[in-house]
Amino acid sequence: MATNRTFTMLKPDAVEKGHIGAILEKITASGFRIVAMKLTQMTTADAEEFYGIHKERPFFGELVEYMTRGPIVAAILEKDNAVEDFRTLIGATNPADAAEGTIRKLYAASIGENAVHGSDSDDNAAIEGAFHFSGREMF
Ligand code: DAT
Ligand code: MG
Repeated sequence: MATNRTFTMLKPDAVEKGHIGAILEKITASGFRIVAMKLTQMTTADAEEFYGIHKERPFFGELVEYMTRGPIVAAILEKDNAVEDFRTLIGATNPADAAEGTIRKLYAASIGENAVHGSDSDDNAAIEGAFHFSGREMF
């Protein structure tokens, strides 16, 4: 059953470049309600766990370095069909393949530093949201 929630992170490159406001504007203008949000920084252990599914991939070390090098904005978002609609809004993993107007097309530098995360399933949205937020932080 679709839960109508997804989880996102504005990644360190987006925060470093001052794109928090522009990206959040695009997200809320696209009909997503912010359920939870904070500026936080992942430890190496956090990033290794969060991206555990990719641990055998050749880019895993770089991914962990990148995701821990500075603060991120973590958020839970709510909308009908949230997971799929948010993946559409952010665009393809590689910004070179992302559709015009998507967040990755607008703000991502490369496949490795691609500005924003979006959960890929309802189950992962729940797991990833709970990884970053307690029940008291969800509204
Ligand atoms: P997505 O973030 O679109 O769900 P993913 O889950 O396949 O993509 O990969 C997680 C992150 O890992 C991705 O946002 C950036 C990094 N990554 C994926 N493929 C990569 C590659 N071929 N080279 C470098 N980094 C990559
Ligand atoms: Mg993914």
